[in-house]
Amino acid sequence: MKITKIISNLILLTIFGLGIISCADKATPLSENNIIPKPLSVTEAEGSFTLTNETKLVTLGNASEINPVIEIFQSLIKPSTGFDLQKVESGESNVIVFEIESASQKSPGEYSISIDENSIKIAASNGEGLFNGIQTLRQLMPAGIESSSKLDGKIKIGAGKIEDKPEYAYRGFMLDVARHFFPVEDVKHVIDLVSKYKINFLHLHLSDDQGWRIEIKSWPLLTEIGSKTEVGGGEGGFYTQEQYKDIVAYAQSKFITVVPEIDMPGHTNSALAAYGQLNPGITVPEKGAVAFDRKDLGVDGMATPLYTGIEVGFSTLDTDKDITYQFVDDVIRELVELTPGPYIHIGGDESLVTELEDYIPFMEKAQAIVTKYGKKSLGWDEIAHARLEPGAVAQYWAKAENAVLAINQGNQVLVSPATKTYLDMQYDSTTYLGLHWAAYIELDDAYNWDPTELDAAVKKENILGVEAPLWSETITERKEIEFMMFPRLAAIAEVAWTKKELRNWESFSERLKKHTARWDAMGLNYYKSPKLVWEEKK
Ligand code: TNX
Repeated sequence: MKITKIISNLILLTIFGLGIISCADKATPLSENNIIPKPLSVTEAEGSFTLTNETKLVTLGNASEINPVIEIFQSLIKPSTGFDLQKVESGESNVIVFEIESASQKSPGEYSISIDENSIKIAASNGEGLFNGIQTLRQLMPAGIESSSKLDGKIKIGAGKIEDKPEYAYRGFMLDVARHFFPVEDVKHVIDLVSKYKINFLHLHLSDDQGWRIEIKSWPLLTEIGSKTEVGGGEGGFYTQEQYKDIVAYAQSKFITVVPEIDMPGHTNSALAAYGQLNPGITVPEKGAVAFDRKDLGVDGMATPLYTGIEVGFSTLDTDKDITYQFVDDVIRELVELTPGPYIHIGGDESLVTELEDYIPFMEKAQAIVTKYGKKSLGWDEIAHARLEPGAVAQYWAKAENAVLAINQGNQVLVSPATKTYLDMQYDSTTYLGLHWAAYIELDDAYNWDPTELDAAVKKENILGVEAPLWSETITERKEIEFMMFPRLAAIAEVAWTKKELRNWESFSERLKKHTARWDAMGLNYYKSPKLVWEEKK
């Protein structure tokens, strides 16, 4: 009796055990994917592909464009599997083919993935498209792929076809490194994170009242004096040009274009603290002002104290002086030398102590300098009060009427409505970080909107793209950056990438709930939004 019981228990255990193994080894059908941002079309087929240590990576087309992407794929697979996937010239079975199509109809960034028993084929017209394909493919693999600990079980991917392309060409994230300074490694970490969601522009807010964060060789005091503090009085910091180039190159390796911003003519106290000649003599508020011993540096008396508070709108460059335009020219010239991308952001927001009659010619001259050096200007929406150069873009953060002014001049807008996309806004009244002057932005608020529905005059063709800014008055370190970014960045990335007709909250929240297993595997410090039904995760 006893023995039969043991035997029957053993049989049960074996059946159960096998069940678990075969479960873990079964591919999830392609139609049950949780891809974020949601692709244009997904068609499921019978069968699946199994990734093994013997899987070969085949290049088809322009090798110099494909090879860097293959390297990215190899280093994605290695940590959790130990696989050293090898590149080969050709092959038909157990292969992943990376193809740059020669006479491709695909737009930049667009890609397709075809999966069957023998192969996965990612096809695109450029490296960026292949890179996007990899970001999708990684989400078809187990969540453990995001961790460096060894994966259990096989990597099986359900057969079928994915076709995908971005709705907007510019999908951006902005990091304010002026209110609090973040070291190069943190910026690279942010690049890693956003690139998973097909974000392709990183806007760095490099100067503000509290700090100047980029070395400008022709005006050395900007960093010698202007970088020396931050909100709350910390030590601040800046990027040398070498460090900045390293950030730009790292971003480029992930198909992200860096947009540097020097905010002007307001938000300039850190420059005025360094060079009193630029200061028309408007005083800063007492609160948050700190004396700086400048005698050793031989700086004149008009310079302002450094500022560590969070008020906005009290500073301005002197728009009447020639030296100001020499300054703007030098700064933009040096920035352009560090910038392979098309845009230089010249700020222009909240210049509350600059008269409009001074603001307008200033913003026109600043744009002309950007144009002279071969780039296009981006500016916060107030810039549209000025005459916009062809190709200049107004970043719509506050006022639809300013966006309309830009559109009426024939220029495009980048949409960053503070009430939807500002990642420094608190999730709700209990959020321990952030501000709430524009709104509380829960996950569903960040998702349930569309760039074409902000204002009747702002139509699809007027919109260059979408950007989510993270201002850093209250953000001091990497874990806090992650907490304010996620999960909302995933929502905004989908608003920017996926067609309006294909988006809906039910689908997004279901996908995201499962997707958070990846964030757990990565050790990401994300906000557990009550808008996701966490009970089901147990
Ligand atoms: C408004 S958005 C600002 C920033 C602040 C932010 C805080 C914009 C163009 N100006 O200077 O950091 O609010 O949420």
